Amino acid sequence: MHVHKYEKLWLVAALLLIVGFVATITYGAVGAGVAMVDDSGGTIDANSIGDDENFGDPGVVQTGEDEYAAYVVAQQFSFRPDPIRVPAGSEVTFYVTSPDVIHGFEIVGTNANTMVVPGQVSEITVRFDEQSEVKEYGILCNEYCGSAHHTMEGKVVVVPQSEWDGGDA
Ligand SMILES: [Cu+2]
Repeated sequence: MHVHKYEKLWLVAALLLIVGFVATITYGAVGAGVAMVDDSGGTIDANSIGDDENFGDPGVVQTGEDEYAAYVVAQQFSFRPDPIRVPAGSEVTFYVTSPDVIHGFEIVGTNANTMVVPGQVSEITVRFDEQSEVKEYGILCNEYCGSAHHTMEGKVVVVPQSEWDGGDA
């Protein structure tokens, strides 16, 4: 069977495109520094978040040397607590859940960006470098969650170790 030269060329081009697509998706899933959020954070009853020991009074707690857990509630149309105060030079694992609808939780300027689903706890860890000044990061909701979605924002305030007072604003 004779295959025309240009036909071969386009066959090769199409195959290369497919390889390129697969490579892109593979990199997005397992590439350097890219972590997919899964259900490892666990589940929770969305209707009784107020009774939960961690989410009833959300905030930041120390869990180890330079390790902290930040419990955050994303709700229509705010994040609690706000601001979230964390110490610099730390590794903070954010546990985020929602009592109402799906929200987003992106800490602008970091690698943290996750969906927040009612009934599930999203878990994401961020490293905040040592620094001597107060630094602020905005938090955005990236999922349309209702009429005031565009006003839903929060703040992470990173304070020097010596100024951290337990995470309560
Ligand atoms: Cu929202």
